[in-house]
Amino acid sequence: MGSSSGQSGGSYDLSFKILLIGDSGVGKSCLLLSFISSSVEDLAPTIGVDFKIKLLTVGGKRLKLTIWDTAGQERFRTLTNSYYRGAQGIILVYDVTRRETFTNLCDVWAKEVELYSTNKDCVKMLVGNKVDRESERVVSREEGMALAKELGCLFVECSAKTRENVEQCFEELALKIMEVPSLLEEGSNLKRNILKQKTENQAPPRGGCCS
Ligand SMILES: Nc1nc2c(ncn2[C@@H]2O[C@H](COP(=O)(O)OP(=O)(O)OP(=O)(O)O)[C@@H](O)[C@H]2O)c(=O)[nH]1
Ligand SMILES: [Mg+2]
Repeated sequence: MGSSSGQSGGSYDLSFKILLIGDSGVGKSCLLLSFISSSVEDLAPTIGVDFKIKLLTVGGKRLKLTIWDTAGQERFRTLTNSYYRGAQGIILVYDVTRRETFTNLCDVWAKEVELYSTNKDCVKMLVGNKVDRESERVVSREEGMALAKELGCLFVECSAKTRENVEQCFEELALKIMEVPSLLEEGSNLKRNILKQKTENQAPPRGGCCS
């Protein structure tokens, strides 16, 4: 798909906020690291939140992705509201070798998205990670596809370890976000600056549903 990172000057056409969510240990931080730096290593559980920035070109547009990674463990999670605020894309990750991480996406994570997501058009992607451990797989590809359909998500199976489908996952999500006009408006620098000026200079427009 022709992606490249590290364009000079750090200039970009569109900027998107993308979130990673899912149970502890499913590989959210590894996925992020694998995408950002092509390196794969064992990581300690995430405490609080972290984010990384990646510049890439998708569909002829230069994109700046700010990818947020939060702790799957409840006791390490903070600031859930601001984590979700303004996200254009949400990646829901499970581990194909641990069924409870799959069922929790429905029971816990999808509900949290409903509750906190501020963009109703926000694009979601379901990701089954650790497909390199095929012999230990307990969640089939078909089950994954069915849940994605139910939740209205894109779907991909990948491995943060072998990097199989890792770039495709983020690129596909970005492409989909670019197809949603309301998300594009928020992602564009120009539009955001105009909006900012407007709200600074006058009372907020009437009839808006989002703050
Ligand atoms: N075999 C295999 N192991 C993986 C893969 N992705 C992650 N792991 C392993 O799973 C462990 C947990 O990965 P993390 O990325 O820390 O998981 P996390 O979802 O960020 O967990 P929290 O930060 O606690 O929410 C790591 O030690 C990795 O070694 C993968 O694709 N294949
Ligand atoms: Mg983590």
